[in-house]
Amino acid sequence: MLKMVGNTLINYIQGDITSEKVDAIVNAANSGLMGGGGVDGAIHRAGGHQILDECKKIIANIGRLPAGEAVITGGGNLPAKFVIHTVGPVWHGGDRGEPQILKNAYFNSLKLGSKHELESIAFPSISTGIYGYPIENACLVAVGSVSDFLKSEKHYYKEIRFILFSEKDYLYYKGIIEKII
Ligand code: AR6
Repeated sequence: MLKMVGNTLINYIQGDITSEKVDAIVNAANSGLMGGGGVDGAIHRAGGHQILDECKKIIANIGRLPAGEAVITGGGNLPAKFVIHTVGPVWHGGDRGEPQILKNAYFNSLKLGSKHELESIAFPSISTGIYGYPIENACLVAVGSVSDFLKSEKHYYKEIRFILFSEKDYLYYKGIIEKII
């Protein structure tokens, strides 16, 4: 079932984010922005060297991207026009600010996208792979942050998609979206 917040469709799909035809896909990167494993590795492999070249220029300017912040590059060879790179928190048990940092990662990605007047954006489940954030808690923060953003900020989004890699993750997001949106 698809849900709306105002005029924005909240969609959730099981799949590979590198195939998504949207204005921007979001990358769950690390502070060095030099690529890595998981979804970060998949995006750089599919998108080609242009994305890494742009990331290197950004890092040359800012040093490192703090967790919870976001930057934007072109989409290289991807179907998406842009990639928004954000850094989620590493899970240390939940009492080191992880929920707020995760919330910021979604919120700041959306804010940057709206600055570029994007109409569609796709998110992976940030921090729930290598960074170890429990999916059952992370999906609540993710969906809550998107919903708060749409209700409080000026934006152009017609669709926000969550792309879940596994069926288990998909079912968690489905449960939360149906419950709180
Ligand atoms: N499409 C959609 N989701 C994916 C894909 C894909 N192609 N591949 C993996 N996922 P992770 P993190 C899911 O580990 O936890 C990297 O090395 C995956 O199943 O990619 O934020 C970075 O450089 C999981 O549900 O990101 C950082 O060092 C979700 O994406 C670190 O990992 C996030 O898993 C970031 O860790």
